[in-house]
Amino acid sequence: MTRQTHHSFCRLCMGHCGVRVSRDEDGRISKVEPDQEDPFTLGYACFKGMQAPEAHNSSERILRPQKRQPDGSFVAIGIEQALDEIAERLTGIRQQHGPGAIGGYKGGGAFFTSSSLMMLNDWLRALGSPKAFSTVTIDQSAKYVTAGRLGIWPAGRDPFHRGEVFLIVGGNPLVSVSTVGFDTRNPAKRLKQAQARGMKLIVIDPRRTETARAADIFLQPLPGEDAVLLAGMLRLILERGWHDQAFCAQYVGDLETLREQLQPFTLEHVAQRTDVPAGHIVAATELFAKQSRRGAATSATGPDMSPHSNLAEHLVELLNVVCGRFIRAGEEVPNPGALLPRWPRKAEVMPAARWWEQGYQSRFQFGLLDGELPTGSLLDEILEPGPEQLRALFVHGGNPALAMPDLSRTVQALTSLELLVTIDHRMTASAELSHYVLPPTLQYERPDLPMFIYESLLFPEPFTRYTPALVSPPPDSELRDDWYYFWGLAKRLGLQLQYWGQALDMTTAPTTDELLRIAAQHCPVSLEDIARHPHGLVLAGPPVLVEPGDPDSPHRFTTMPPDVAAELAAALDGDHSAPGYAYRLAARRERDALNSACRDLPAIRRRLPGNPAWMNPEDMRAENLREGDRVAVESPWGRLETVARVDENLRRGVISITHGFGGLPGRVDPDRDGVSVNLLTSSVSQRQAINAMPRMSALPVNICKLD
Ligand SMILES: Nc1nc2c(c(=O)[nH]1)N[C@H]1C(S)=C(S)[C@@H](COP(=O)(O)OP(=O)(O)OC[C@H]3O[C@@H](n4cnc5c(=O)[nH]c(N)nc54)[C@H](O)[C@@H]3O)O[C@H]1N2
Ligand SMILES: Nc1nc2c(c(=O)[nH]1)N[C@H]1C(S)=C(S)[C@@H](COP(=O)(O)OP(=O)(O)OC[C@H]3O[C@@H](n4cnc5c(=O)[nH]c(N)nc54)[C@H](O)[C@@H]3O)O[C@H]1N2
Ligand code: SF4
Ligand SMILES: [Mo]
Repeated sequence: MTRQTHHSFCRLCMGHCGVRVSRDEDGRISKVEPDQEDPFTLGYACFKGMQAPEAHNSSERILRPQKRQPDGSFVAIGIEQALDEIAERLTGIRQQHGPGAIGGYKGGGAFFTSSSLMMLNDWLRALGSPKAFSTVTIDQSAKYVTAGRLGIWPAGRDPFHRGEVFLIVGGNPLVSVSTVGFDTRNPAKRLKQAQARGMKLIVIDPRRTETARAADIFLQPLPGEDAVLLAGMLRLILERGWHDQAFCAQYVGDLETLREQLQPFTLEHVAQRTDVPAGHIVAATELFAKQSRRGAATSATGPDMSPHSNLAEHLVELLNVVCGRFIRAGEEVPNPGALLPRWPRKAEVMPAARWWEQGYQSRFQFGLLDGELPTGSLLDEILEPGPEQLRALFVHGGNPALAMPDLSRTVQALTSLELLVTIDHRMTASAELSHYVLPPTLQYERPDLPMFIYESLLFPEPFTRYTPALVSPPPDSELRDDWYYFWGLAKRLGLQLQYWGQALDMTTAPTTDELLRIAAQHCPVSLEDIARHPHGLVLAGPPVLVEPGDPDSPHRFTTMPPDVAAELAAALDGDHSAPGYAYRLAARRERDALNSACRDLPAIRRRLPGNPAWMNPEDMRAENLREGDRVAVESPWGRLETVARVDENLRRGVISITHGFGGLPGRVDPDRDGVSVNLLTSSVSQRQAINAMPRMSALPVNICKLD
């Protein structure tokens, strides 16, 4: 049998790992391996990425559009028929209720296809509906809120590869291959290289994670106390004079207000609240602020899923602000843009713009965050009667049934829709509730570019690459690249679709390469030139340096606007939802699953049979629990059942369960699918202002053994 091998890159997660893809003589995918010669990810790739042949060839893969029948079963129909029927139902809803009755939810699976990643947003815009939702607002949109309340340094933070220190609050990049500012191109190797040149790593996490084990200083606080901890660190910095005084004098407008508001966060109080010894807090703060002159603080989902998430994120960035950890005039911008247009970076502050206070406001008083409404308000949009009530929802590459807080209210909302359409290759919990399921091609069946909207987070240099489609879809399948479904519907609804600002021909469908060319419209080299470098290319040209700022600029960072000050005061006050609960439940991710995806592949099932409640061994003894005992976990908002397992890396007082498992109530087999942790979360209480971010970590819980 002839076997051909081609270079490509994995598009399951942010890693974009370089791989070699083999196909058999029928053109089907037979093997994916890490590309040892990849200059970018240096031979790294994870186990779930290597299961792509199983995913592509799976007997459970959806190969033709599915239409749900009155009895709940599905029948296969043709693509054009499915689009005709959906368009007809959309036309009715639009005529009767207006375009605002139609919305969309973009999930993680829609982000890693550059021909389609903005299609749902662009389609809704053409339709005239503001009802775009995505996972961004049930993830780290606190970063957007922070930029809007504090202001922005356009050149960005001190980069990882030049810093003397790197501080991570609640992120585990060695497993998640994510975390803003970390070099995730083979994260373990890049960290080793950085530490070999002297960079120090500080990690703050209730669990001694894979990343924490490599840290120079590791703080292990109770979950949910990051805001208190960071306020204490900031107070210490200002009190001891470890801040960058020249930077603060020039760029901070309200340092004295900040100093005042931080006063109650004494070391004693912070040590008691976080359960971290005061000496450790001082050591971490000193390493970051005093012993290191450059290097940034960052955060990931840990603090951003917890209560006070917008505040915690604000305080993380304040560490960078008071210590002046930004790229300065004359220094190089690591990635000034490869596919994205370049713009001049000046050494000055762009003032707090509070974008969400301008423009469209939803009937639930939420404004737009980067053009989207907060997903934490999606269930209200569907369930609350009134003008613009959502009646039709498109789910693009997501599984909201398991990703959203409050499983039962989510299911209630999704089942109440007049029309639910999901684009996915798997019969997910959300797909099962859909009227139509439209199957996309999978990654190695389509040409692609790296996820361009976040390219500067992916690559610390102006790097990009192209992969052609390498393998053919399964025989007898009827599938399209994701974008086609939006184009096909726009055409039927008489809409002019623009992709990334460019009008598409609405009579003849574009090709995927034509859409990629639009994604690459600002790149100084053509798509064909990019494609000539199978390992990708770093764009040639002189380094882009930060330009001097305007010395007369009146703009300053706003460190303590009234709403942030009020949130800080509330954080000092403690958690009133917790009395009577002995533990806090922390979010965490598994290496072998990607939220709800991958865990249904046979090879992954063998490695990851379910999602237990992980506990510290001493807590297990105290609860009279043994490895594998069945337990019930209860929060103020719900209850679930699973098994208890030992994790000696977890601190006492914390239970950790991974999300994305389980399925629809009454239809799920817990031994096969595990359990949804969103049985314990609330979609009503505990939401943050501005982004409606739910509380998905640091949940107060109790645990008890089941007979
Ligand atoms: N293998 C794998 N990779 C993934 C994913 C996956 O499911 N699997 N998901 C992808 C997605 S969607 C995202 S958003 C990224 C997320 O990337 P990360 O944020 O790095 O994800 P986690 O590995 O869950 O790390 C979060 C850490 O926060 C800690 N934590 C929990 N609560 C708190 C708290 O209150 N305070 C502090 N300080 N820490 C806390 C947890 O113990 C955990 O170690 O990962 C992406 N990559
Ligand atoms: N309790 C709790 N809840 C959480 C979290 C938590 O930590 N705790 N984390 C939150 C976070 S950070 C996130 S990002 C969300 C995740 O929320 P979602 O993104 O909604 O969930 P996923 O399970 O990642 O769903 C991605 C889907 O995309 C599909 N897919 C993969 N590739 C493609 C493709 O090429 N095209 C199409 N059309 N589909 C594709 C996959 O099969 C999968 O079903 O969950 C959130 N929910
Ligand atoms: S870390 Fe794994 S899933 Fe993510 S891009 Fe790399 S191989 Fe793919
Ligand atoms: Mo996420």
